[in-house]
Amino acid sequence: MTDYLDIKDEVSEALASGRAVVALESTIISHGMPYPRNVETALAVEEIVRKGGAVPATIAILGGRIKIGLSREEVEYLGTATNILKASRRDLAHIVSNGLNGATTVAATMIAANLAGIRVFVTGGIGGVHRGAENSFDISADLQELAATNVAVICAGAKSILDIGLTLEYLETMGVPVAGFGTDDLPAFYIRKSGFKVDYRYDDAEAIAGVLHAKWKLGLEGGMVIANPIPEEYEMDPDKIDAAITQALSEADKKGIKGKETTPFLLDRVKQITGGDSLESNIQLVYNNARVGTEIAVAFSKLK
Ligand code: PSU
Ligand code: MN
Repeated sequence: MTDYLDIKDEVSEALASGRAVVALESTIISHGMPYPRNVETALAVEEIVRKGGAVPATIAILGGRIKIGLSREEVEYLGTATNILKASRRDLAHIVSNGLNGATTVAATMIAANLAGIRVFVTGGIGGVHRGAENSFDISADLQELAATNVAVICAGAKSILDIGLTLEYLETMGVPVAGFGTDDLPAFYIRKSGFKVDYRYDDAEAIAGVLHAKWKLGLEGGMVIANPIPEEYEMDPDKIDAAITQALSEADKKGIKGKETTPFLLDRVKQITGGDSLESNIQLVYNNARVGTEIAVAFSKLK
């Protein structure tokens, strides 16, 4: 396993001494935001994690090496290069064995974090069951990963490009708890409420750390979704987002977009249709997740 992994010194030192580490994904850098905001955001998120008292570990695959923790130059490269594949579970072995570059999805970042022994991971939004999945069978590998791999994922809920109700049903079947941080309502990324309830609400990081500790001590394999609503001042107009999503879905259908292209296509179209607002909201919700995720990682590191 270590044959394929490069753990940055500050990350391996933190792990060895039991200090809090927060994993961060790279799809958001390579495929989620335009340059230079992607690189600025990735570096600012690392700063937020440090200020909160943990060590950031941004994860990606470079030249076939799974990198746990990146240099500034590597973040810059991921944000500008065009030869970075979207890497989910099924892509990892191909990318590693062929010496390629990959930006890791939620699923792949969880796998890499787990290999390194990192238990807390901060991102923007997770994949899920797509609208129309009864015909397309399009269900993100993120959900299977949440069922199997012991990493907690702090996110701003799921975008309504997905069928949020079916996503929750799937997670329930797979035994993945969905927690709300200071909310009873599952957030929907750009907006604070999806209209669906979370399984459990917690109002502080210590409570969530305690649940994670109990879950894994009990041998209950798999992760947990911790959904943290976007700060009110950055919330978008639900009608505007809804209209953009409806338009993006119908374009994807007309163009016959399928498989791993679907999510990036929808995310990109929603971003274009809504203009700059959605980018600003996206950045702010990731910052907010980084603050909360760091608190959880610090609280969890104190429980042994
Ligand atoms: N949802 C978002 N933003 C994202 C993603 C999903 O709101 O950036 C990315 C994440 O990396 C996620 C991936 O793991 O898309 C899911 O892709 P798919 O649906 O192909 O599994
Ligand atoms: Mn899919």
